[in-house]
Amino acid sequence: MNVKNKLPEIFETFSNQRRESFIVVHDLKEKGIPVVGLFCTYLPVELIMAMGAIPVSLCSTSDETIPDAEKDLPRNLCPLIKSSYGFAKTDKCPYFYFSDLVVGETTCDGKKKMYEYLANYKDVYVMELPNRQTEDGLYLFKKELIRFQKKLEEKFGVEIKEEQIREAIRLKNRERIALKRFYSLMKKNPVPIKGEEIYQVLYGASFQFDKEKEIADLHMLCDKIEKEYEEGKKLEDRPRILITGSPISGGAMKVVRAIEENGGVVVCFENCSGAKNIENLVDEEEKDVYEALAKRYLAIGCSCMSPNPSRYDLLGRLIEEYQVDAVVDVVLQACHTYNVETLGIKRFVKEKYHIPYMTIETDYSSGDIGQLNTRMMAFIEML
Ligand code: BJ8
Repeated sequence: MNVKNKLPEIFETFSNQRRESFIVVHDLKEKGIPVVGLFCTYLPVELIMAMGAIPVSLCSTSDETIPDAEKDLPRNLCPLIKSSYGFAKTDKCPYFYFSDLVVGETTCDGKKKMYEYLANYKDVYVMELPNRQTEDGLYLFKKELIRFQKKLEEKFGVEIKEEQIREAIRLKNRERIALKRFYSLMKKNPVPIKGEEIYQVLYGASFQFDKEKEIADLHMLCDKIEKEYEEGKKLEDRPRILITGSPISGGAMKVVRAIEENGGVVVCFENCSGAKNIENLVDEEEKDVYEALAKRYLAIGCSCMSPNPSRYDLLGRLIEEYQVDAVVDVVLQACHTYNVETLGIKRFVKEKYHIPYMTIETDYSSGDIGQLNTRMMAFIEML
């Protein structure tokens, strides 16, 4: 990437990444490199990377395929689950098409049951994810990582060596550090860019399969933004919002737009694709490599954990570090775990930090954009 590029062009590179990577995946497949499709942040991608395969996030964020999914699945199901299934059923997700193996995990009930039907279209492997972050949970998850490694070895006829896993851990950690450096730019007050631009880069980066290039590009982008910031390029003062809750890619990005088009700025994304998936590194010094992976991944603060202290720990830290003025909790329709957890999050934000909080329950459709704008305008005016 040329450092002389203008910022919008660099953002374009990242936001076009997903589309352009369709071709890259095709070419990698032609060379015999396996592709493993996944849906969830709990999946330890290092094991896939260690065997030289490509882990790729499968399409699940558009309402385009939901009508087809609703012919098989209940309508009152989370849009993310319906969208994932719809893309597989209609063969509209090129990454699903190219996947040699699709890996699910036992997070929420809807997803678990959907994977049973997904197996009609692909070889689907489901990892058992404990719902408690206890010693027993850790023991079980560690065993699951070893079982998953065996599945990969059998399926692809390879042997995954410990040193290969360690190498993948180091690379993935370096990627996390670069991503964190990038979104930490939003600690600046006022901010250098909009939250939507931050998200575009984070999302696009997950489709960059050349991790060394991605890391170099991210650092270059950070250098450029920092330099321009010192020269005076920054946004005007705006209320600083943190987003938490269900994943918000694709159709749910309308929430971010509603915040930023009505005078706020999203300074931090606590949810998956944001800090939840990036903040913590795998311990490179830990003697037992599976223990290191299991500890790092099981500590993710998703609402499928009960109780879920990691979410509160991370949220509190981010509210302070990013000087957050208000929290918006996004719940995808029919996501019971995040929906139930809104009460605890609301109390935590209001009682401990004394800042405003709002829950938005939404799906991937555009039907509620008007209402979202009205609510956001009033919320941000109040700030
Ligand atoms: S680690 S957030 S990616 S499970 S599918 S739980 S929205 S009802 S996606 Fe998720 Fe992994 Fe957790 Fe992250 Fe709710 Fe929908 Fe279930 Fe969902």
